[in-house]
Amino acid sequence: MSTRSLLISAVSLVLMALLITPAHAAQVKIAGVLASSSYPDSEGVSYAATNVKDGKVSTVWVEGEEGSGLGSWLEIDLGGSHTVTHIKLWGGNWYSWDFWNRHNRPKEIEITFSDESTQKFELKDEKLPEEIRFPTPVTTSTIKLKIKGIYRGTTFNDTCVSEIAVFDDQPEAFHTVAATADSGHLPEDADGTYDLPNTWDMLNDTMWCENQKDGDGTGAWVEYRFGKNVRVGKLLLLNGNAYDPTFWRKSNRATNITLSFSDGSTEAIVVKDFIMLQTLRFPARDASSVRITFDAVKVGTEYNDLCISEARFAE
Ligand SMILES: [Ca+2]
Ligand SMILES: [Ca+2]
Repeated sequence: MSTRSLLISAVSLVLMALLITPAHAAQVKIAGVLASSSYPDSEGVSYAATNVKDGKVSTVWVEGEEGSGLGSWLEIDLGGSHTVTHIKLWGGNWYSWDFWNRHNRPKEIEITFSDESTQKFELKDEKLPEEIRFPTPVTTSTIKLKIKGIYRGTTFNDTCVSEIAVFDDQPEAFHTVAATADSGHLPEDADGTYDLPNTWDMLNDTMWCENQKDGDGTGAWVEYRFGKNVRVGKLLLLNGNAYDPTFWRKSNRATNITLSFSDGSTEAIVVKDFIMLQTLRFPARDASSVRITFDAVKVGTEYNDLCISEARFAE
């Protein structure tokens, strides 16, 4: 291993230890979304309310009112009663950083639950997903977010929300990651970051991509550290750059991986070359970390970078 990749690994590890806060809550599947209005589709692009629940930050709801969108609302249907601890909001237009700057972002929101109780929150004006944690868990079947204040975009006077995730008080279905290391990843660009937290955010269009100077990703590795021994028996993997089928074909995908566990054991696994989440099972064992080494890849048609969009370990 080169000094450079060692250094990058060390830096990633330190940053991860600082950034990650443990979350012991499971994501609730959103059954439906209504909006006060939506910007009409144009040139094949949808701005519908359902874009906030499609698992992509690059697809966006844009309100369709005259003016800045004050008073606009989204109502999330949880498909039944859940005891909700927090929501995560990707406010603004996350299609690109340029678009994020140019459109309005929510600043003040009022949340109404199915019992008609309300809570108000002020959001930061940062291109980061914002965690809105309720002072005490709320049992509700709907969550209505009304926009009461905005941060004004530089070009378009329309307010956007790109994605919403809702979390309840049930334990997470996969192991929480406490720290990571990798053989290196692409630097942040106008589309976002390429580091490992992108592989457990439940978003198909955020990913880790290796940064070998000339290589195709063969020999690259990523490591997940759980901070304690956990039972691992499966890996949920979304192979490649799952932004959309075109980018998926253009980028490299894994075909063979080796899992190396903290107890010294290993498993060689064949990975399917498709754009859906796949469940890779192996004999369960206790481990405090798992390293995935990419042994072979299928080379894409344009970008010679191996990407992984999701990788979550579970029992
Ligand atoms: Ca979306
Ligand atoms: Ca992702």
